[in-house]
Amino acid sequence: MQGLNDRTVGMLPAAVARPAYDRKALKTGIVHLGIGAFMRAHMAAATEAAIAAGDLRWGIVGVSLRQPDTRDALAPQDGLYTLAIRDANDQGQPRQRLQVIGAVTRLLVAPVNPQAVLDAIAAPATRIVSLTVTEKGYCHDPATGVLRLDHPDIVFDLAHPDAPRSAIGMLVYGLQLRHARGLGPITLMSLDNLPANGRVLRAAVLRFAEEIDSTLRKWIEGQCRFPCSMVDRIVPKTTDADRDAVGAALGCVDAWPVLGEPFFDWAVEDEFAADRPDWPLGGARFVPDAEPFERLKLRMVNGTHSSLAYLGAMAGWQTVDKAIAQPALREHIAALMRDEIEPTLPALPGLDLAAYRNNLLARYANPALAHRTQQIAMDGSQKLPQRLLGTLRDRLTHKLPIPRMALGLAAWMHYLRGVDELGQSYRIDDPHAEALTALYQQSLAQGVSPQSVQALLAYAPVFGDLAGHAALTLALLPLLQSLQAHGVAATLDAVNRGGLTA
Ligand code: CS2
Repeated sequence: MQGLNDRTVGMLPAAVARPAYDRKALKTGIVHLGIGAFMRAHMAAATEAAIAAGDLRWGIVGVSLRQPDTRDALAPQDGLYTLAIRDANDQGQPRQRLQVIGAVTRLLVAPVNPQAVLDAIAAPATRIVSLTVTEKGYCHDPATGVLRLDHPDIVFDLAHPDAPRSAIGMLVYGLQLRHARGLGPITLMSLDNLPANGRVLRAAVLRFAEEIDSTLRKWIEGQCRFPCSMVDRIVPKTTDADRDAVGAALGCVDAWPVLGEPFFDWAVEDEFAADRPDWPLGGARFVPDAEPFERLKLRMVNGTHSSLAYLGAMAGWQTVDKAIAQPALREHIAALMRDEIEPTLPALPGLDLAAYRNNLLARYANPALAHRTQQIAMDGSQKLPQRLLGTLRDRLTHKLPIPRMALGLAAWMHYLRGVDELGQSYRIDDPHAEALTALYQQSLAQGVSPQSVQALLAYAPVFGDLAGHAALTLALLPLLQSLQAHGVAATLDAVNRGGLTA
């Protein structure tokens, strides 16, 4: 079979959507750091809609900060790739709708050619630098959100202006070059699942800039913009089977298609230094303040996703749809949202929370995604603060019961043992894995007691001020005991019956 590229794209089956605009006329307006599957199924799809409507200024330079694999897959394809939108038909059979996206014009690999990335940020036509570098890519302390000047990548970047490794270093040296060239300010737009993601990014960039040049810091602070945003689309990792299925439907090889659910949401603050694409054409909304949307999404979607992932991974339920098909887990997740998360959310005009909850349960049940619970379980130390701990803190402050929120946290602690209920070992994929598994071994492996739970809660990078919290310890204790002694299914049954509360 031939490969997908500018020449073969015209020969695809008629049902496959493809760029109808002149790709050769596409200019570059966006540099994106972290060109993974999520960005290709989300921001790039919305940008494609704006381009397709005739605004050819928004081609995207896609940057990988670590591996060359995306460049190796997509550069021979002239940047083209397929987005497969998957769900089930009325009979419950999986189906997919294919669209070839043309918005990515160039691919760069930062470690191979850092100067090319700095030049792209400092190019006159660049107006937006966007990021999906995951939570850990901000090199911050997850509990406080503050940039860690002792983070190895930040230490390295402060000493190596020509070859930065971190997204923060890359941005600041790129902006320094832009400033030195006398070019205008730009917008730096985080698309990661962090609360106030724009403000976290701004604080990190300004802190790093202060270390190297206070004039630069002042220019960035006064001129550049950092809109916050809420992004939402479930995008599982592409497997070889997905590659084959997409290739068979295209009649040609796509080395790296991406998959996603039909659902798409993006609430982004309309706060741009220069211009921006008409993203609402692709389903985005410009909002004055993204905070209430972020809180809703991080607590409802990501909070329940992580709870479900740790419980599912331990029980041997490998994918989200298989996990949510377990009646006891479904009952728990629905009640977790209704009884414990929703009461902590700010009112959003026009939002029907019950409809949002039911729609989310339907998204989780999508049988065509095969989203692995182990994929969601990774990087728990970076995710728990904004997904679970904020809700827990709010409820604890008001002395409200937390049996279901605490079960998610207990499941994460239980997951640190590194072996599921079927006896399968797995690797804890987390930047804090070493410290956390050592803590687990020293404390919980010897049995659950108030002291052993408190030893884990004392891990400051994750829990911060929750260390030693008496009510939280009391809530976790019976849940952890039950997970260890009786397993996930029995614990869910007990919690659904209203038992296991302190
Ligand atoms: C997931 C998210 O992998 C994870 O941690 O919870 O990627 C989730 O699928 C998206 O945020 C949905 O918008």
